[in-house]
Amino acid sequence: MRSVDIAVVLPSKNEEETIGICISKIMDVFKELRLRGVVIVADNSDDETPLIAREMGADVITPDRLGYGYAYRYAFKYLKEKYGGYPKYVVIGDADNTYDFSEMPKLLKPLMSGEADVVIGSRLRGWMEVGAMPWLHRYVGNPLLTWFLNLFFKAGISDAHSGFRAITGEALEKLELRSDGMEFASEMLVEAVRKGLRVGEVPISYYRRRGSRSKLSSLSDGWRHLKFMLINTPKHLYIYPGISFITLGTILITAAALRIHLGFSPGIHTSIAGSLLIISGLQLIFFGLFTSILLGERNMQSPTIEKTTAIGIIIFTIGLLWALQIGWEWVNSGFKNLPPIIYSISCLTLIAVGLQIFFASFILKLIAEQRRT
Ligand SMILES: Nc1nc2c(ncn2[C@@H]2O[C@H](COP(=O)(O)OP(=O)(O)OP(=O)(O)O)[C@@H](O)[C@H]2O)c(=O)[nH]1
Ligand SMILES: [Mg+2]
Repeated sequence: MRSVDIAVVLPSKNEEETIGICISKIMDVFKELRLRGVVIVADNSDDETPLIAREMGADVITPDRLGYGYAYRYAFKYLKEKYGGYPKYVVIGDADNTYDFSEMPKLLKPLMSGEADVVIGSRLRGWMEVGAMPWLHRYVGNPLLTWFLNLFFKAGISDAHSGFRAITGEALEKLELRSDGMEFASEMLVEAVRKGLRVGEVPISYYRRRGSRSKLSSLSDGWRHLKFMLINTPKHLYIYPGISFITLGTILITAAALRIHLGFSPGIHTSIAGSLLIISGLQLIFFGLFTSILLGERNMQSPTIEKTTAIGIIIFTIGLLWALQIGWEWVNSGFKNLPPIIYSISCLTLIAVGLQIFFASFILKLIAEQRRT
């Protein structure tokens, strides 16, 4: 088995006009840095791309499914199996010659000096040829999605979608990558942050596509990135909105019940809105807890779950007793005196909240146990 120091992985789908130049630039860098390297082309083309790549000495493999992320995952698996583990360095980049592989030494430097575990080539801090990135991606999509990534995951980078990256084999080993599509680019960064890796960034150049057409679809791929990030940040997607809903709902329902003036006189409608906010806010908090246990971010111990079950029973019982009292008063008055409807809304809210907490505790327990085993 030939051992290598570095592997460069290129996913390709109909890139016959540019694959050759990419491979030749990569081979030149191998020579320049005196590294034993291999180029792996994960190809799903129906043009001459695989033939050209093979002729130029690349290792060409054919992923059994389409997808940018899948191509990388397939290639990583192949790399590991073929060489009995990852090489010291792995570089990834597009096969469309939009990134300049002669700049690989810049990306490898922080890895070689031990300053970083993952290095992203930043186009936004570097140089871009006119027309290389559409206006919508350059000024809206990319900065916005990068901002979300930094806000949700504290990634601290300027160009989350750059596909030109270098990573140490040791770091790559730690990443649990599951995406098939373009959101793979976000997943790699989220995982790197989660695993406590040091993410560095260097400015790079970015050129206009000259060969085949782009495989990127602005809206659907943008949405895939955002969806991936939201699913993976239960705090921002569920917990924070849930806490805000419950706080606002409690203020509204209490003000309505106690007739506290809020700049307006809260009445029945305010208490209905409050009830809605509390019930849905609590639901969001439970979604957040389920997700964070599933993601391995949080672990629920049995005593905590026993406590939540008890809290659920207590809240439910208070609501039920209150409902019985309201019913009793009504019966006693010869079915005439019904207490103010605001009380019934508060009582309904307590019953719903109690039931939600009680039953959700069982699911919490189940998920926590499954996660532990
Ligand atoms: N094997 C494989 N490669 C793919 C697939 N989809 C895209 N690619 C390759 O992945 C790389 C990135 O795709 P691009 O179309 O360049 O996407 P992009 O870089 O975000 O968009 P541009 O800025 O227009 O280049 C290119 O080398 C593609 O040929 C696929 O389904 N399978
Ligand atoms: Mg590209």
